[in-house]
Amino acid sequence: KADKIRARLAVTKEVLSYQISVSQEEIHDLEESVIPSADALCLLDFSFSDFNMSQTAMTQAVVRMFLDLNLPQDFSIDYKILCQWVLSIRKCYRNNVVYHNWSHALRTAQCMFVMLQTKELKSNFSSLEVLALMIASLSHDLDHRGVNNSYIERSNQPLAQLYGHSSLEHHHNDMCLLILNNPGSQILSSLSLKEYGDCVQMIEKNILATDLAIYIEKRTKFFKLAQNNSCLWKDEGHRELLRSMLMTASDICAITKPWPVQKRIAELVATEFYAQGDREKCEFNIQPIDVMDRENSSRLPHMQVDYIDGICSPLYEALASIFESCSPLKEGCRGNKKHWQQLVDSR
Ligand code: 5BB
Ligand code: ZN
Repeated sequence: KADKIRARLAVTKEVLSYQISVSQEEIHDLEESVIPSADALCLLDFSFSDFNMSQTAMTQAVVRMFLDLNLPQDFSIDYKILCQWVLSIRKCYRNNVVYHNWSHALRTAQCMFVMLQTKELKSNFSSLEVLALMIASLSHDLDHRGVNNSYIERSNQPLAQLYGHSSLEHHHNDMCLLILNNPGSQILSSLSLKEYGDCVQMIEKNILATDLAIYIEKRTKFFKLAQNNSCLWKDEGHRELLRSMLMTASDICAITKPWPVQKRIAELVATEFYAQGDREKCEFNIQPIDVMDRENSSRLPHMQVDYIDGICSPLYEALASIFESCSPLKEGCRGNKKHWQQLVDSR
């Protein structure tokens, strides 16, 4: 037990040194800025990409999504507090991480936003569920270090001793709570005690669901519900499962993007994977798994095809079978599989 407390403190200390506070000037600038429309920020389509967006526009995009989902009105969220919360989140993603950074968080939240804007989902989810899904999608990789759970668990980092499994996802959730409780960014302060408890609980489940291992565990049940057309909104278990699947669908949405975007993001993923592989060779003196070994970089197209077949396609197919409005995700994924397969065949 003492070990656990020591580990917790060490992690918290690490985080504090990283600083979650934002300058008054930055808050003021965002608060006073005119937020462009969702259309002007290109937030309404699944083909969204942040590659040509300024930092300012990316931050404004989050504020815009919250406004258009009516969240500040529904939950009496003070506008300045919302601005500070967004800036804190942005700050707690690490700039030196190539893929799991603030851009990835924004793309994840934007995909969730488009799904939640569609009639079928909008009319069935409660505004509290929408709030929890948006907070979770934007927060789900907070303070990511560019290495996966098996690296964390192998290392002797304090974070490794804290949780037995899903170490990173638990930490992302802890960071999310830390920011939600930080004076100045408490966007949930007007919720009733019951609403607050429910919201925080949903956020945690949503964030933990982004562990790929958890997705694999849970998806069988979801695929059965989709196949038998038996997903019921009145069943809380089904709703929770659906929220989890929407989290994964948003998290891995890069695979559904227009080919030039997908290609560029896959390169970022590969760069991050190889960097971990290098560290594993150097620090642990072990042979990294295939995907993290840069010796295998010529097999990247083949790995992407496997990734699409094994992880991505089944999810987007199932989602599209329940929600017609999600079929652009399925089509985008199919298109990218063709492109990767062409690269495999051309060798
Ligand atoms: C994924 C699970 N992993 C434990 C073993 C490898 N597989 S994979 O065969 O499906 C695979 C996925 C292999 C290579 C990949 O990328 C090579 C550049 C990917 C892949 N994963 N490709 C992508 O474009 C994306 Br996006 C992803 C998701 C990356 C984030 C996964 C984060 C999980 C952290 C625990
Ligand atoms: Zn993610």
